[in-house]
Amino acid sequence: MASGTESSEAATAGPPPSVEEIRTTALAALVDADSEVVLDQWRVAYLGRKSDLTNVLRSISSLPAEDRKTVGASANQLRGALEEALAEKAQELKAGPSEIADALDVTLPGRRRRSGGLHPTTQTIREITDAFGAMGFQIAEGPEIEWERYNFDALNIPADHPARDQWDTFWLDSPDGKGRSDMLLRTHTSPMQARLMEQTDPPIRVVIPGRCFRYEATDATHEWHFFQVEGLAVDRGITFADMKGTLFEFARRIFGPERKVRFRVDFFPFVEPGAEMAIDCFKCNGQGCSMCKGTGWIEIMGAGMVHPAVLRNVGYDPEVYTGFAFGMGVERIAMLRHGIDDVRQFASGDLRFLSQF
Ligand code: YSA
Repeated sequence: MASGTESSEAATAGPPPSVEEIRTTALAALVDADSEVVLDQWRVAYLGRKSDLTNVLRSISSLPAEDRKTVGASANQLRGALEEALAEKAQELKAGPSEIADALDVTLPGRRRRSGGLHPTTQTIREITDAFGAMGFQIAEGPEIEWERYNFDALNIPADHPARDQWDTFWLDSPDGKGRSDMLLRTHTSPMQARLMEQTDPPIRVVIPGRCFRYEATDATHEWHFFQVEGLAVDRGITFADMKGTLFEFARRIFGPERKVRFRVDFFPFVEPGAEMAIDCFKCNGQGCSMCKGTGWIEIMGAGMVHPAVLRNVGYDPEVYTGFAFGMGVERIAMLRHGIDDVRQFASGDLRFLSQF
């Protein structure tokens, strides 16, 4: 800033500054004014009797006639603008520090940035697919909106089959809006078995993670949408023993090297024979506890040898090719591994739950 008082102002040598130069210098100096004293010094320097602006105004009468009007107008405009800026700055200083300045307390300790993480469902899907990947399985994905044909018919579940009731779902409206179409939100990942077999010749070894939907009441173990991982292996000469060996190895990788595996007969229209696979409870080592409901066993998936009718539906000769398939609920596996007691937590969006993983 020029000088502290009017008396200390010194005339500077050289040509006097233009009105625009005065404007630039004055407004730049005003930005730094942080007290009433400094503000008064600014007023004296840029609006006072000996200021450059006052000198310009005084010199107007001695200017050539053609310059008087323009110089006079711009100098007077600048005086008004500087007075206004001065008043604003005075107001600002009087009001005290701004909200922004207030909010910035450099003495406060820093705020920790919360880093994101993978959803527990995603983590579990990756662990499951990694375990099968290590055994030579590929990963595929399929559509969540599915044709009735793939979700049911190709899997040996015709329209009148009672098994359809078990997988009742959300149907899409027909295009005329008067009924249901032949498309639905898939109830399981098994339709991808048929899709893949139609597109590929054996050998097939694939796992298929994906979201499924069911029109059912929710409770601690049932959601209306959840994830499954489907598995399929088809080739010449595949046997039930291959299935048992593969799923046994999977259970050891996911639940620990000590795990025992139990297969019991179960029914799914798309396998023959069908099985339910359970592992011995990793919490009580098969002794019986709250986790395994006293049985010593925890059911983890449905499985079986691909039904000859399904192979025929996709154009494979069941006399040449055999295969096994399986399907497991991802959230249920995550619940077992982490001791989670309510499946509805997964889609709750509750950070208190999610940040534990
Ligand atoms: C069976 C045999 C095969 O060769 C291939 C796949 C299958 C599985 C079959 N497609 C199926 O969906 N069986 S299932 O109805 O018993 O569901 C499989 C798993 O999905 C269940 O064991 C459970 O873990 C999970 N699940 C089913 N309904 C659920 C659910 N998870 C959360 N909420 C629901 N409502």
